[in-house]
Order: sequence, then structure tokens, then C-alpha cells
Amino acid sequence: MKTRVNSLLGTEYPIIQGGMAWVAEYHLAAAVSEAGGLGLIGAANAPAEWVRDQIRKAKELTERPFGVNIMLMSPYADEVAKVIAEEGVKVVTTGAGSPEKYMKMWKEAGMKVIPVVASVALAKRMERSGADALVAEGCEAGGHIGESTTMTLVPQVADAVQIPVIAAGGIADGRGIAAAFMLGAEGVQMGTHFIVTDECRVHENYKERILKAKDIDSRVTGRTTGHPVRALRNDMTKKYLELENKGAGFEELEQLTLGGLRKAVVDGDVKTGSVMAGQIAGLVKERMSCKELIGRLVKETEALMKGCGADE
Ligand code: TUI
Repeated sequence: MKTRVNSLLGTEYPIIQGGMAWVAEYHLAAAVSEAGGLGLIGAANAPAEWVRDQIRKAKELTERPFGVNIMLMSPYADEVAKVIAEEGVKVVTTGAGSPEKYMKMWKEAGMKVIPVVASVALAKRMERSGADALVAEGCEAGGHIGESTTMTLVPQVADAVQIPVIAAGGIADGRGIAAAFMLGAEGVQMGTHFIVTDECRVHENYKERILKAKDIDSRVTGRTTGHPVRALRNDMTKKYLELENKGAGFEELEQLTLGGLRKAVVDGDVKTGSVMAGQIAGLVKERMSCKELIGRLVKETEALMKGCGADE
């Protein structure tokens, strides 16, 4: 499992943990990096000083490289963008927008910049503006999503750019990783499976909801508002979709999800909170440490890649 992504990130394996809002805090990020992947701290909607504190705490737990994910719709995005450069973070990934305006500052700080894209058009734009690699995220992913599936997006992005492509959305085991490689990716980003690891400090109810999820248990809310979000079905998604079908407006729908992720992650309210997770939740059946998970992923992938020229 050696690709251009390992050398770019300075990690043992080309496996990135997604920068999940509220979920991806420093304990998880440091554990993933210690296990040979790239851990990410999810800055989400948090203020810049919270992010600075998280970075410093992660550094106390690991000397290995880790990154920060910036959610570009955050009101604090500008400040967070500066803080991560000041703190010497090695890798930044971005979501829910275009990070062009920060690119010069980050490159001057020697950072590796990896925008998450959901289209070929944005992929090309990001390459032109100096991105080092891309995460091509299909709509099987949890949270805020684009239109295309991983199966269709990854090969089209891989054909459109020269920089390495990291596949995300719908990957939780070695079969998914090997498949992503076949589609032209040189690395993967995974979220859902990392939520149930021992080092991930979300509420037990959140983990249990993922472990019990079936293949058809996720729902996409917010298609009508232009902010589609995938989460596991519950009272909240049911009500949201009913209202959406009745033509409810943005304000009314927003009331249903306001603070919903915090409610699920911190308070364990998986009935009315927002249990963001990918479609692959149905495949996630076991808890383990980040080290065990990454060890298994690597073993499974390498077994499948034998005969594909990987070790020849
Ligand atoms: O960003 C994500 N996933 C997220 S962000 C998030 S925080 C949130 N919380 C509550 C409600 C809504 C969001 C939860 N999950 N993934 C990366 C991603 N980026 N997926 C899709 C995109 C994307 C979409 C459109 C990136 C760029 C884009 O267009 C930008 C442009 O300017 O063309």
C-alpha cells in the first residue's frame, strides 16, 4: 500500500480519517496517526481558539503527522485558516466549498492542501490553484454530500487531474479500498468506521446506532434547501422529509436540525438528533481500536491486491 499519497502525507498507509464535525477531535485524530494513517481534527463550526487547543493536545499524543479539516461554511473559517498555518499543521483538508482564497497562505506555510471535491469541475479548479491532492467524495458519504456516487466520481476525477486522488464515501473495509484503487484512487478517506473505534469519544448511543444500522438505514435531508446531508434515519429525518415533501421553507426545516449533531454526538439523543453516517454503516459491525482497524484494512487490501501487480 505505497502510493504517492503516503509520501505526500508522511504516513505509513494512504488512509485518512474523515474530519467529521463534533466527532473528529484530538483523541481520535492522534490515535489514527499513531496507527499509521492520517488523523484529522474536524474544525466544523468551532471557533479558532478551540481548534488551536485541539492541535496542541494532539501534538502531546503523537509526533506523527496529522491534519485539520476546515468546513468552509463555518463563520470562523478565515480565523481557523490562519491558526492552522501558525500552529504548523502539516495537512489541511477542506469541505463544503472552495479554499482558493487560503491557498497562497497555506502553501507559504509549507502545508499540504487537500480539498474535498464532489465534482470534476471543482477538482480541476483545485489542481490549477495549487492543491497537492484531492479527496473525491461520493454521495454514499455521511454528512454534507454532492450528487455523484464514489463509483462514478473517482474515475472521472482521476482522469481529469494529475495530482493524487483519495476516494471517500462508502468505504469501510479492504474490499472498498481495493475497489477505490481500481477506480484510480491512490488513497482512501473513511469516516463511519472510525466513529465506532475505542478512541472515538462520541456518545455510546451514537456508536450503537451505527453498529445496528442496516444497509438501507440512511436518509438524505435538505435536498430542497441545497444542503443535502446524509444521516441515519430517526424521528428527525422522518419529520424533516415529511415537511420537505409538503414544501416547507428553509427556516422551518432549519429548526429541526439546529444543534442536531451536537445533540446526537454529545447528549446521545439519536432519536431527534442528527446521526450523520455514511451508507456503509450497515457493514460496520464490530468495535475495535484504531490500530486494529487500520491493521485489518491493510491486511485485507493487500490480500486482494495480490495479483494486481501491487507486490510484483
Ligand atoms: O463537508 C463535507 N461533509 C460535511 S460538512 C458538515 S458540517 C454540517 N453540519 C450541519 C449541516 C451541514 C453541514 C457535515 N458533513 N464533505 C465534503 C464535501 N464537500 N462534500 C461535498 C462538498 C462540496 C460541495 C460543493 C464541496 C464543494 C462544493 O462546491 C464548492 C464550489 O464553490 O463549487
